[in-house]
Amino acid sequence: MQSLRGKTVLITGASSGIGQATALEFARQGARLLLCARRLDRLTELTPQFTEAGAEDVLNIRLDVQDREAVAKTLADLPENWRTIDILVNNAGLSRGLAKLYEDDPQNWEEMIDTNVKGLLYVTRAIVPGMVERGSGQVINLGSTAGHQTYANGAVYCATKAAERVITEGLRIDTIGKGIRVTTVDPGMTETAFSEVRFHGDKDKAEKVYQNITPLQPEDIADAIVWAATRPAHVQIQTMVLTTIDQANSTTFNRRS
Ligand code: 8X3
Repeated sequence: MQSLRGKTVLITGASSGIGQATALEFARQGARLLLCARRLDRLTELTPQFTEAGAEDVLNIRLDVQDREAVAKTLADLPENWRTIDILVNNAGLSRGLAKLYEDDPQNWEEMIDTNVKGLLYVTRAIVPGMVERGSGQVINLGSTAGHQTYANGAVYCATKAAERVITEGLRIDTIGKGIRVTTVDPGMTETAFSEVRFHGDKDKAEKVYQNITPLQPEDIADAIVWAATRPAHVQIQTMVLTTIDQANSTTFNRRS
């Protein structure tokens, strides 16, 4: 097992859900946390929790991954002692809407593609050159079971996660021989604000998604991410697909009636 003590981990979308749980798990390992989110105040609120858990240091940065220029500038201008990123966790992502493709609001598509695909690319483009230069690093992207199998009314969300899977594969090929490990962690149904965001804040609708089922928790995914990060340096975990015991694939669930 590799120690993460003093390693610098950049996590996007760190202010809630899987990103927040992942930050906490890396904190427990004694890592230095470079946490990015649109809500800086929320990151600030969480900082004591990460420090108490054992983070060696925490730097919070306001970052909207959709904004190409801001991503390039912010990450190029990091303080000197935060420029060596050992592990990049491309976690920021969202779903918007659940509707037939031919009836959906194109604004939903823009948000999902801009965050899940373009945002991941912008951050990767800013961070990976440093890893290549140093000959070491790890990129952990958040995919989904939705990237393996398309479900009804989710064509564009599923497409963004299929794109993530292919981009991860491409990055792994392009960085071969550079000492960089490239991993995708692909959860199924996980109880976060995911459904509330998908349904534009409709809590009742969101709650129904997790009814009569035991969903994964953000901590389950964080655990898998940190496991992939702590394997010996020569071990590259390529793909981890995680579901609750009540989910077989993107469309097959066991709901207790
Ligand atoms: C999340 C998985 O099936 O809830 O990416 O859309 S699902």
